[in-house]
Amino acid sequence: MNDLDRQLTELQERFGAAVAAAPSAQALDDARVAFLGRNGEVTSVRRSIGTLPPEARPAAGKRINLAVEAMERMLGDAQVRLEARAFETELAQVVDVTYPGIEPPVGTIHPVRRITEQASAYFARHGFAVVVGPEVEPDYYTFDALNIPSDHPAREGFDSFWLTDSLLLRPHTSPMQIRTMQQHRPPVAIIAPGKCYRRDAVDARHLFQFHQIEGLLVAEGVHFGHLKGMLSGLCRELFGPEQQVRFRPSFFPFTEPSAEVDTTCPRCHGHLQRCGMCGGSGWIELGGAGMVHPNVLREVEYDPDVYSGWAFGVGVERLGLTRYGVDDIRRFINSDPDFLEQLR
Ligand code: FA5
Repeated sequence: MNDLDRQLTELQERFGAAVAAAPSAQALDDARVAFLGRNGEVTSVRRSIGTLPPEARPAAGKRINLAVEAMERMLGDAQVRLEARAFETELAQVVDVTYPGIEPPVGTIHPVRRITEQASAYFARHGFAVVVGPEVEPDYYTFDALNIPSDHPAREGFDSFWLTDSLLLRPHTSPMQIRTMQQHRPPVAIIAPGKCYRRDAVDARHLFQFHQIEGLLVAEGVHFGHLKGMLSGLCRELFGPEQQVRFRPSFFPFTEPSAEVDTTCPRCHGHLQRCGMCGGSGWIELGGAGMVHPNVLREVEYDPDVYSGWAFGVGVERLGLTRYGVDDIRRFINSDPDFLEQLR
């Protein structure tokens, strides 16, 4: 090691100690001026190059430059360290970082959506496609094509929100039967979940806007047993094997024979004579179903002598009453976070 090396190494060590100990930006700058400034120690070493023989000067210059680079790196690191320390000190004055955090509220999937997804997954497993359709429908799809002509009393059962003389907010998802069959030749197997609207008085079982899931299977040799099997399976999937479900003869103009699917009352379980949910019958209705009426098949140019089919329409909120043991359908639309949290 020659003299210059020794001198620079010693200078670097002293500079390193000075910047490491510098308590402030000002102290750091003082060290910079003392060592690297115009009249600093490194500058006077650089000036001494003039006393060396000419052939030794380039190597000496290079050695000094290396030392300066190393010292500038030390200076930069010390600056970053000082700034971080200053930030932490400032932060500690305004925020107590050791204080336990506040857990932000996290949303959850709405039960209506959850049931729709669960039911869709069940039918998808059995080869059904999921389709969606418009909520504003012409009366043709809502009624006429479903074997309910304009003078048919069944129209009154669907107390609807009419937008014009022929357009309405759909009161059921059954128009999707017609739309699907007009677009596809049999076999067809679909479910169509979505919103429905009716001018129904709101109570423990009724809303003016609710959700249905429509189901439709048309092929050769389809019979009522398939329908019972699929709907019973859906109830088992959603409610578990213990929940009682019954099929009761009913009437819909677009199915023959027709049935309604009931389950035991989620409020009184059949034990109250004056139950506000089931009226004392012990059962609530989940949906309607039946074999697709030959007139409906003819309307979409399916030959009823070759093809048969079944259809159903179940209320999603009604499924939710039993699925979650809820005793009033209005709870699903009250946006009560505590209620939704319980069903998480
Ligand atoms: C229908 O809507 C038929 N389209 C069902 C159908 C489809 C039958 C295919 C045959 C073949 P209904 O009006 O009964 O039927 O309604 C079916 C279900 O929708 C009811 O059982 C109930 O679960 C639900 N629902 C009906 N009105 C309301 C309402 N106001 N609030 C909540 N759910 C309702």
